[in-house]
Amino acid sequence: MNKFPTYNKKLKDWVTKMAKLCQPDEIVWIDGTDAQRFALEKEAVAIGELIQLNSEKLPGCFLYRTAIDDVARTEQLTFICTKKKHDAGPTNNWMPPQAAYRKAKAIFKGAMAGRTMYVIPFSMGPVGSEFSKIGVELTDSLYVVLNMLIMTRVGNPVLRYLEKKDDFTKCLHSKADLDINKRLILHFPEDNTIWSVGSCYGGNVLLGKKCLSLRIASFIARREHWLAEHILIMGIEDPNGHIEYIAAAFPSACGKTNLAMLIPPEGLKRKGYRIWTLGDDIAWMRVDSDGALWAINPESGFFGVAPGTNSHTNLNMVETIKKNAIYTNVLLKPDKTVWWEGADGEVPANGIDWQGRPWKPGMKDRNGKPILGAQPNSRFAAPIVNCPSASFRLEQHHGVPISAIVFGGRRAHLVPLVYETFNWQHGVFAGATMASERTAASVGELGVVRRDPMAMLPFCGYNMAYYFKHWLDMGKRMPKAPKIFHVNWFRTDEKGKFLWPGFKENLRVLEWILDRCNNKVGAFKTPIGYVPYPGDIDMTGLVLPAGALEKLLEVKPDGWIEELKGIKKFFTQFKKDLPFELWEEYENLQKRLKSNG
Ligand code: OXD
Ligand code: MN
Repeated sequence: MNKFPTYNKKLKDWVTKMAKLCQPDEIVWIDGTDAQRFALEKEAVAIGELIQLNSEKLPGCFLYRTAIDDVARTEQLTFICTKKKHDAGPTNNWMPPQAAYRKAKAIFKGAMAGRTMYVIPFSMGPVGSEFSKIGVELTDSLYVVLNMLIMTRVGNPVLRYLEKKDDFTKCLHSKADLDINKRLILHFPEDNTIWSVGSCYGGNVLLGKKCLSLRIASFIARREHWLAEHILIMGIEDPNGHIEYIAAAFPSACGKTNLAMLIPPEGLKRKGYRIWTLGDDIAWMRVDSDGALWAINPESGFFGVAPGTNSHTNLNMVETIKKNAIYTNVLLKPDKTVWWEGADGEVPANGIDWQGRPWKPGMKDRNGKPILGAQPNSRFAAPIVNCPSASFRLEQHHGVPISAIVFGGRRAHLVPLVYETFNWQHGVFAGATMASERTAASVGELGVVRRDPMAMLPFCGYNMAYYFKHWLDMGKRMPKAPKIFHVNWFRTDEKGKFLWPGFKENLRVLEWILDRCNNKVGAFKTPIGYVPYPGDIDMTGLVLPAGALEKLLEVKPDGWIEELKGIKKFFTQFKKDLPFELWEEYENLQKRLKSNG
C-alpha cells in the first residue's frame, strides 16, 4: 500500500529526506477535514499546548502562549539565501545557501525526536486558480498546524492538485528548543524553499504568510510578471450598487486591517456606501486578459494585532474573532474569555497575563513600568469568512479588478491627507519613497523617518532596486493600469493633535480617490501631485475645526525640498542598480518644487 496519500514522487522523496533529518516518531498528513481538526485541537488541549476558551462565549476558540522571547518577527534572524549576495540587495540580510543549509541542518538534526511531524499541503489562493501557489509545510507544532488551517486552504484537494503539478514551495519548520540563539528564518528563492527553526511566532512559522506569500512569491512574481505585495484589498460599493476595488499598502501600525473592513460613517452610509473585505495583509496582482490589474488575497484568514481592537476601531473584527479563532499572548480572564489593552468593556479585575502569571490592573514591574495583561504584539487568527464584510468574490479564481493603488505612511507633517500621482512612473516613485515617522513622545525621536518602500522593506525576497524596476515594467504591461495615490491619515497640528479623525472617516478620502478614477471631480495640481479641492471631499456628518481640511491638504515646497535629501540618501544605497526612471522622477520633483518655491 502507498503509505503516502500522494503519488507525487518529488513530494514523497522530500518528506522522506526531511524526516530522516528531523527524526520524528511519526508522520501525520493533514487532510483538511473538520474531523481531523477537532481531534488535533483536542490533543493540543490535552498536552497543554492550547487552552480551550469559554465554549459558550467563544466557541471553537483557543489560547496559546509563546516563549517570552518569541513574540514577533525576528528580522535580524531572517535571511535571503541567494547564490550571489548582490541578488539579495542592500536591504536584506544575506547568507550563502550552502552555509545556511549547513547551519540550519545542525539545528534540525533530530529536532523532532519524540514528536510528530505534520505534513501540511496548502494552497495560497483558491485551489486550482492560475493565480495560486502550492506549498507544503512540515512542522512539529500543533499550533502551526491549527493556524495554517485558518490562514490557508489545506488538505486533500491540494494533494489532488499536486498529482498534476510538481511545483510547490518546500517549507520546513521545527520549533526545536525554541532557543533564540538557534533561531533562523531562511529563504532560498532559487530552490523554492523555506527553512524556519527555533521559533513559534506566527510571522516566523506560518510559512505560507510572509515567507511564501511575500518573500518567495515576490521573487517568483518578478520572473512571471506579476506582483506579490504587502497590500490590503477592499471593495467599495457605491450608492448605485457598483463595486470598485482598491489595493492599499501601509507599514505596520498604520491601520491596514481597520481600513480593509471599515464600516461607513453615518453620513456616507446614508448615501448607500458599503465595504467588502477581501484581505488585510497580502495581495497577488496580475495583468488579466482585459489589460487591467486583478488581485487575489492568497490567505484565507486574518492574523491581526489584538491590542487596540475594539468596537470603535474595528467592529467587524470584533465580530470575526468570536468563533473558531486562535488567540496568542492575550490575557486570560477567570471566565475563560480573553482581554487585551484597548479591548471593549471594563478592564478585568484580575486574570492570567500573557506569560501565564496572575495579573491585576495597576501592577508594576521592578522599574515601575506597568505590567501589561496582553503582549503588545499579541494576536488572533480567524477565518475571513467569519467577517461580516467578507466579499462574495473571495473564491473567484481571477480575483477582483483594481481601480486604484494607495500607498500610505504615518507622517505628522509634510504629507497631505491624499494626493494623486501624475502617472504610473511617478506612482512607483511615490511608493518607493514611502516613509513613516516614529511617533514616540520623546522630542529626540519625533520626526525620525524610516523609509519602507511599498511597505515591503522586510518582505522583498530580492534586491529592492530590481523590485522597483519590476514595478516600472509592470506599468508598461498594463493597458489599463490603476491610478496610484498616496494618503496620510496622521498629519497633526502645531500642538501635535491629529487633524484627521481616521478610522471609518477614511472612506471620505477613498470616495474622492474613486471619483478621480472615474473622472468625476477635478483636482488641484501641486509639485507633488493632484490634491483635492476641499469642497470635493464629502464631509456630511463630520465637522472639523475651521481650516483643518485646508491644512490637511496643504503642500509646502520647502518641506518637500528637505524631504528630497532623505530620498537621495535612501536611493544612493542601491548604487547603479536603481532604475534611472526613479532618479528622473527625483529630478522632476526637484524642478517642480523649485519653480514653485
Ligand atoms: C506583519 C503582519 O508583521 O502582518 O506585517 O503580521
Ligand atoms: Mn503585514
